[in-house]
Amino acid sequence: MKLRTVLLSFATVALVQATSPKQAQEASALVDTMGQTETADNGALDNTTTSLRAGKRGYVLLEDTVVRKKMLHFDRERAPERVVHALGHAAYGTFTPTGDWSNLTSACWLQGNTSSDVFTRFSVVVAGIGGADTGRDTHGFATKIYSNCGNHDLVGNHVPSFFINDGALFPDLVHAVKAEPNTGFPTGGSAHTNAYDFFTQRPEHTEQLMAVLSDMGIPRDTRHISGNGVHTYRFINAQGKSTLFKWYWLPKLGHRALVYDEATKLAGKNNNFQRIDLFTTIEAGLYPEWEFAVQLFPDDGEYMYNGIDLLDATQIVPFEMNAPVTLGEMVLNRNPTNYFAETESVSFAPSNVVDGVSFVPDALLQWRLMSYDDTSTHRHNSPNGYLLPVNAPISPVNNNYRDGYMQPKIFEGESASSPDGIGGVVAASPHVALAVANETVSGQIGRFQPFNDPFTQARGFWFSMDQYAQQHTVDAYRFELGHVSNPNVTAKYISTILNPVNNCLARRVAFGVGAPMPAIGTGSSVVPNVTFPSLYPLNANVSLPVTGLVVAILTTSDDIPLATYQTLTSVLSSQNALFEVVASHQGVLASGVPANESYVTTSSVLFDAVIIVSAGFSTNTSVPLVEQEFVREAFGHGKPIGEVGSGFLSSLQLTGPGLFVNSDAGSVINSVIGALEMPGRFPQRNPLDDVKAICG
Ligand code: HDD
Repeated sequence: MKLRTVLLSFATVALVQATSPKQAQEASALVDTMGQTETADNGALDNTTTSLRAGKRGYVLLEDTVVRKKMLHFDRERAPERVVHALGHAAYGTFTPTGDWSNLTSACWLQGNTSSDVFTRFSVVVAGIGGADTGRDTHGFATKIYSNCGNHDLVGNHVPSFFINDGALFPDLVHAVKAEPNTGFPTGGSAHTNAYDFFTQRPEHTEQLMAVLSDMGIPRDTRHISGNGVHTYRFINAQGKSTLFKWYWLPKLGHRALVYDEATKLAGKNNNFQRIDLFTTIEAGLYPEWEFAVQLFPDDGEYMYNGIDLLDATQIVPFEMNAPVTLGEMVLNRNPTNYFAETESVSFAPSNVVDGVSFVPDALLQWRLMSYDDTSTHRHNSPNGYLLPVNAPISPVNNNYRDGYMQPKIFEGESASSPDGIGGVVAASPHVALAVANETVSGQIGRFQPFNDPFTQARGFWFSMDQYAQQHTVDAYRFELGHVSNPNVTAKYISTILNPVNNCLARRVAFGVGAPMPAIGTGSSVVPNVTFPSLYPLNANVSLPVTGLVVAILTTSDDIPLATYQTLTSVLSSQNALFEVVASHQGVLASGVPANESYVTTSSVLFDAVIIVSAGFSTNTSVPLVEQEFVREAFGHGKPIGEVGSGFLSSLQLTGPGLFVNSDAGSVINSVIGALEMPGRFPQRNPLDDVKAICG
């Protein structure tokens, strides 16, 4: 299917078909203004696009109340953006459990024979609302499950650990990674002095930052990321038995990443790349799916597992130590109807749980239980945001919350309190309240710093990456520390954070940024006996579906034989891959093949692979430089490149793995698909550090 065709054919009237209770609820909030005659906000017919003036060329009258109200509304159209995770995109879908998990939990959405509507919002933490969604960052993965027994929010990130383990530090962390307060830059990333100064003070961040600086921090899109609950939570079953768990969304499409140069160029070429990717693939019917899996831990009151502190969000339990069990599946299959009303107005909160799930005494989680409800009240300028269509549960809401800004409900009767004797809300018995931990707690009051070894897990992560992934991570540290303007901060980060992880890593980074090199043999050079490949799923030697990947078809002669086009595109379509023909101009080529993109409207970074039809190619001087650059750039980004014909790639002096040259279009396209199925691309096209020279 052609990418642009999907976008162009998107029906402007995307009416919600009410096939579930949540959709019926949404449908009742829909407003269809198509073809309606304009009115003022009191419902009177009026014209608000022409000012009321004293004469044809005269002053605008104060009496123009309709346009005044229009302007007044416009002036207030923005709600404050989220203080973190401002930039996001979202979709609706369905969650279905794969079995009956009543042995673990009484959460109704995990019992067999049920499915629930969901709304999932993906985000980046640092960039503001108009930023680029391919920026290197932790990505948010927040799901609201509209279950029969109430909303359950799973508010996670795309990597399994966190920078800090006490919520009291969260405002400091966010201040540090956002733009510097004096200058206001950079707005979309942590490559600056105060971020690294903060990190140097808090070594517990080390593993999470390494994950974000690896290619995990620049996922291709949000269909190819995991969701991670990060914290330990508690299942409680009907018998009151508690089992600790960590939750994960595991993408059925596997994990895929960009390369950094590509990610930064995408930010300029199309800063909504990931938002559009999800939108387009859903419109094309290529619905992304995830497994919902949990690691289970016995609740013996200690909150430890194999020496790992389950209350410390900076610590991971690798899948090799505790294999996740799949409990359900999620498919995202419906785009929102209105960005502001849904994606922007949704409020997630880890505090939204149903009976059967509860919390543990993790000082990060405990503050999250407060902060999200608070920030939602601020963003909606009202505590009534939970009544908005995207936030409303499908189960009845009966409480005594009354009034406040924008209360849309009309409560009947004289009672607004419970318990009462006059027929108001009946107070729930403590016996039917949400189950909580069955534990007795006591302790010496104090401010305690949870502090576990911050370097061992980072070292495990480092050694779980192959040499190419390590090189990209070294380059990312160099980029970040290369933008730190205070050399003491750079030197301290290298000597006190990176050197204890691994001496060679520290030396490579120091070499790259011209900082003092920690002496050979100082710090840690230990290679852990066990590595944890699950920590770095991008290395996985697996063959993945190519669903929704996009292939550019180029030509050296500004035309493509129809038969070649048909061979290429029928194989791509059979694999659910998308494609575009890119030529010197948009429109129909001489052979009748439609070119939807030109070198002006698109760029190589928007594609996962390139195929050049060069049959009849004589010399590359006849090929526009911009097209030659397109191919060179795709080559530099490690993408598979096919040539139907011969002579063009060799004239560009491109050689090496991942180039498929053949006169037979079928052979070329099958080789390109085969290469796309391997998520790692061809990183060997770029040189590696001379590790021996740097590390000895
Ligand atoms: Fe948070 C938003 C995930 C720690 C406070 N957070 C937010 C979102 C996600 C996460 C996915 C976006 C939700 C959306 O799409 O609307 N946050 C996490 C994870 C954390 C984490 C996985 C650690 C394990 N967050 C964290 C802490 C605090 C917050 C420790 C405060 C103590 N987070 C917020 C917030 C936000 C938020 C300020 C901003 C917008 C919102 O909540 O609705 O309350």
